[in-house]
Amino acid sequence: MRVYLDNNATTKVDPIVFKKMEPYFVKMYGNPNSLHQYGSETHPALKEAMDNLYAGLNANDEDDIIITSCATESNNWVLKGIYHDHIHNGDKNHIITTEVEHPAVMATCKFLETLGVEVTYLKVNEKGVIEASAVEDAITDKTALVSVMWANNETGMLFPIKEISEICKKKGVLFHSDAVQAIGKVEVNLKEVDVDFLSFSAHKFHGPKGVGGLYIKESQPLTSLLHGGEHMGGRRSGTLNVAGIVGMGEAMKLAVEYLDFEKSNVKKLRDYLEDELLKIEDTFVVGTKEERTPNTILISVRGIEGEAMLWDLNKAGIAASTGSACASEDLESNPVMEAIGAEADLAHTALRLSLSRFNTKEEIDYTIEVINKAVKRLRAISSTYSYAPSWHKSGL
Ligand code: 7TS
Repeated sequence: MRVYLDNNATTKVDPIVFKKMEPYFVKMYGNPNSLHQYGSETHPALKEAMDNLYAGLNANDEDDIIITSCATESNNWVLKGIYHDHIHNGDKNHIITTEVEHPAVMATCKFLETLGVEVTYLKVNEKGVIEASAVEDAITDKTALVSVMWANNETGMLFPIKEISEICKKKGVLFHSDAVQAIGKVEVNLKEVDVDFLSFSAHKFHGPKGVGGLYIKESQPLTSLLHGGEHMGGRRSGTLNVAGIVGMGEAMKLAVEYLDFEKSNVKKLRDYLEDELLKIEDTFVVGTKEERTPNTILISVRGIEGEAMLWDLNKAGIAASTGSACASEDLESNPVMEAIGAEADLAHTALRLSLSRFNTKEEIDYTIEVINKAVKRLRAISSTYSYAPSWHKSGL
């Protein structure tokens, strides 16, 4: 059996999405900006896709949704754009973010630090989230931007985005949220939550890779990252990725339609998997079920290197991860586990299991069986593991 439980890294393209995209590769392949029919025949599908994106986020007509190549680009654009527009000229010099952002935010902030920007990386609590009040305390009259993720990719933990957005509005500071792991898993309603910028990536919600978006509230100015042929109203140049946009629009429509399914069925399967795994001695899951996206578990299995566990799972046909695929090529410890204050040996034991609407109970039962066997095998050969009964009750 092959079981895919790495949906926070990427997802299967929904066959409905794929079907919708297909004609725009070999039949209707025109450049939408061309004046002939090959160009114009792409317009209805592009419009439908954009309408789906606006509806999916509940954005206003005055807002901009700009298509990018991925969320990494969207995050880079916001941070570097803010640097150019508000910091470079000496007006402001400060950005606030968290210590558990994806590298697309983190590495960009580190880069901006080399240019003289002051960055505050807010510390997370033992559940891996920040309190909204920490943002308020960190804001100064030099703060240009607050950037806080909607949901964490490793733990699934949801951040208090509504409260943070209210604080930013009150203080007159721009607010960006990386919503890559939230879309399709929890409601992202921009009429209820007032953000200035929001990043997303189609391949995280059963759309294609290589296409993402940046929501920009009410045409807020933001210097372009890509100058060129003035596509997208001059905000982001480059010939439109027609098939990608069509796919992302359809994926967004389905993401909204499946939201209830995600909250009930996917969550039920995830909770079942979690409950069964927690029956194994010396295991610990970061964050409570209700405070997380419905599909994610970050579990620590004491005494077992995450990579060793992945190896056993992979041999049995199960795909999981020790954390973000963007950072897991070497035997590093999980950065979120470190941030929540886990001892060094525990931070190496993280296993991330992320489900999707395509997983079945049969697959989850098989996974439980394989993990139980792997734990027995790996603990038996571990030189460091000895059972510490108090550990999993007292947490980390
Ligand atoms: N932001 C978050 C919160 C993410 O989880 C990811 C990808 C990105 C940005 C970047 O998205 P991209 O489409 O530009 O690559 N996260 C992961 C992950 O957790 N494992 O692999 C990729």
